[in-house]
Amino acid sequence: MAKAKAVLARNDRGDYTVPSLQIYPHQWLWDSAFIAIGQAHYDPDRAARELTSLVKGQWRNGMMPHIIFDPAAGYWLDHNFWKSGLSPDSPKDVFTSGISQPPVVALAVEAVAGKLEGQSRQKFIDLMLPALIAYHRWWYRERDPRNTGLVVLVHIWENGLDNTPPWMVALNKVRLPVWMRAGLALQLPILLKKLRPDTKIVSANQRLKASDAARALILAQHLRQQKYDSARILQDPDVAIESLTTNCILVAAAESLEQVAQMAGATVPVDLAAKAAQTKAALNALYQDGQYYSRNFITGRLIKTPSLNTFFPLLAGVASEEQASQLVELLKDQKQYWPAYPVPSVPVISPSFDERRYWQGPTWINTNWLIMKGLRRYGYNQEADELKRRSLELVAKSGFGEYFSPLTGERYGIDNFAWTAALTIDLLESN
Ligand code: 9WN
Repeated sequence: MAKAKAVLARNDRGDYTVPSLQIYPHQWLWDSAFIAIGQAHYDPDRAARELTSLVKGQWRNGMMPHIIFDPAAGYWLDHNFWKSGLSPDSPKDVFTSGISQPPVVALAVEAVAGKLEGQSRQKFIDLMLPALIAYHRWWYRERDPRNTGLVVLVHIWENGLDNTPPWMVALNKVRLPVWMRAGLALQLPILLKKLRPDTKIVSANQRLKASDAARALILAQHLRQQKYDSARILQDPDVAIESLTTNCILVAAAESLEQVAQMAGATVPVDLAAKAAQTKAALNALYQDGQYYSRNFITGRLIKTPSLNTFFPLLAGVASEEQASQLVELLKDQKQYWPAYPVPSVPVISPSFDERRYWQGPTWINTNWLIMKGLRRYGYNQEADELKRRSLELVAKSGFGEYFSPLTGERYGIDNFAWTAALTIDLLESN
């Protein structure tokens, strides 16, 4: 507990916490949500600030951007790259990215509001509730163009689990300019340096491949050319995915929104409650033969590449009891999702499994936390307890890594990673 708090103190920037001082020195949306969930246990006021500071970056159309930049800090694609000012909806005095991230923030607002009392709780909800309503409405107004209830993501970074295999299938469709293809083939140092500043700190075999980083960059450039206008982007998108992760989190977030509204004696607007119910029902269409998948919005096909996304319908309460039991069986399969340190982002037997590479195999504490919540929702408390025990063991053994080998528990990525510390606190404090 003391070590976890020290990591958060080290990464604290006053009103927000950076995921890592070395490679992520800005405010990230879903990171701040996880961080506040940890902080709420020992300093609810600070946790509240972590979340209210997100409102400063919110766009006029309701979008909460995935990064709020500190213009003085570095990052390979910083505010000079994103140029959020190109959009009339961006805030004038703050630099942000032009895309969002999984909407975990309502879950955090619920957790933090529950720890605050009296006037501070009221003030916090008065600010956060309208911000969340505008944010959830943004998802539905701008990202559900066919009014199906399933929102569409247009960049791998919106998904949070950046290079998970289902997304790589879609990302491969992004065409690289000839000079970039040639540069990659020739391994031009100047290009690789631009694409891979992270590999000065973390070994390249633990990060995105250079060609994937190049595609992510070109895709972000396309979004910038369209001034981050979702309607324009979705007319002819390079990548458009009905993400299982985001839609499940959106359903869970809608439930949190109800709770938060209730705490303040308010109600969630009917249009939003109706959309959340529509999403919940629509998620059933993403189920086939015992598993759930994301769907490609362009082709209309399920992306049947296995990954831990399949467990998120538990979090959203979408699965029937029978479907849930099938998912739990799958989760407990030692050859797939239950090696020594579960839950790997990709099943161990999958050809794309790589125990070191980012979201293509490693175990992450935030996804474990979301899966535990889903297990408890369906009464699989023994499994959730076991996952909690092994997650804490992992951190005790290897520290507050960004991600870990599911096979050996070795720490990969950056050290002193904020959400690993914050969610460790939550696991230690809650049952
Ligand atoms: C791009 C900050 C973020 C997390 C994401 C994780 C990683 C960024 C990157 O780091 O993404 O947003 O540079 O790869 O994939 O989930 O929010 O910790």
